[in-house]
Amino acid sequence: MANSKYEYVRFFEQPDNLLPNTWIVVRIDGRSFTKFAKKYNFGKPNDRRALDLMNESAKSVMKELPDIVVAYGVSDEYSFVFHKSCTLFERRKSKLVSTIVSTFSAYYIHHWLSFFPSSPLEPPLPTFDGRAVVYPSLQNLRDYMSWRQVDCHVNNLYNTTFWALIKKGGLDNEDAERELAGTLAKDKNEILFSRFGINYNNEPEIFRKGSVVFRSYPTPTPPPKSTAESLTPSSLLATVLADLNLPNFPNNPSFNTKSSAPPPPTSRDFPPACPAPLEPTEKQGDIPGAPAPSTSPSAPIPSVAGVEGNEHEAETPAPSKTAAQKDLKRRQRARIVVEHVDIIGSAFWEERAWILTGRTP
Ligand SMILES: Nc1nc2c(ncn2[C@@H]2O[C@H](COP(=O)(O)OP(=O)(O)OP(=O)(O)O)[C@@H](O)[C@H]2O)c(=O)[nH]1
Ligand SMILES: [Mg+2]
Repeated sequence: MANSKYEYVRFFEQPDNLLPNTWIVVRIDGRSFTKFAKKYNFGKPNDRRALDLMNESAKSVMKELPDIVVAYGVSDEYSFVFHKSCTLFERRKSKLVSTIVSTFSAYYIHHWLSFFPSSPLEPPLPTFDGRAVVYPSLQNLRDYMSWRQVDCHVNNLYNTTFWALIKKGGLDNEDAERELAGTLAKDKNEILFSRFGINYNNEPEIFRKGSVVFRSYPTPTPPPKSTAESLTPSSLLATVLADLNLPNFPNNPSFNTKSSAPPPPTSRDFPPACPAPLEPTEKQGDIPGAPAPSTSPSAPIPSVAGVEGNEHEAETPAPSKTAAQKDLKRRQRARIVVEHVDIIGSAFWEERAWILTGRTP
């Protein structure tokens, strides 16, 4: 059929395929949720129903998009991670972002009444914005996830103390803000404990650690080591993690001998690999050894010598079409779970090797 004279306009559309062989993270964030939370009387500082609704919506997104390997959520935001080998929508940025944003928004509204049965939604309806960022190495991706979890921790400690001062201490917003200005994490822990008898470490994990969503598989029986089959996803991941030279990785020769950043006052329930959380009001110098990059969105990504090469070495060859289809089916059938656990240390990733290898066990 002959082209119409209008056809030329399609050339104004620009390709926006994301860099191949990089981890894609799509982060969505609730639009004007400060207002939205007020309108629906969300509990302060955390509303368990609102967080559960976010988690349920994230699970629905993962069910619809089996290419997502893991997601992490806190407050009104969620980060969805696509494996670096992902080819969904030819990795077109706007298609990936708009699909996640619209799927999440649709499910948030769909699930709303299950969590807020006596508060039907009225316009303006909840909506989310989204962005996609690519991370070239596994270290960068792990640092990204750590950054979001440290942020959760820092904000939650601040908010918990702020609202304790108001609700239990009788202060108004301005006085509570003044009281917290310039305080360090240890000061907030002290205020909570000595004035209100609150041990921050006993606060619910969902508030302190956020929510991780992933596919769960029954633990597979390990194949005999002598065969070529012994390159299981978990041994592959072990190679990758060992190559990253993480200080607390058991195969690392410096395990338990290399000093990590001194644990900051608020990090006692995080493993030694935890970058020291910084307070919004704290300067880097307040906590010795605290790495600035992990807490600042605009901070440069630390370079990790040799990671790319080593990561590449640990890669498995691309699966055959049939194997890939089987893998997809297994992912579609898998149970999607939500946990509130530490994702800064290596244990979470080692115990669930399939998340980062992208291969079902
Ligand atoms: N009370 C309460 N508020 C919450 C809860 N979760 C999220 N919020 C609100 O959502 C806000 C999320 O922060 P932002 O995303 O920076 O603020 P925003 O108003 O959504 O602004 P934009 O994202 O820029 O549109 C928080 O500051 C809170 O006001 C909750 O569990 N309880
Ligand atoms: Mg928001």
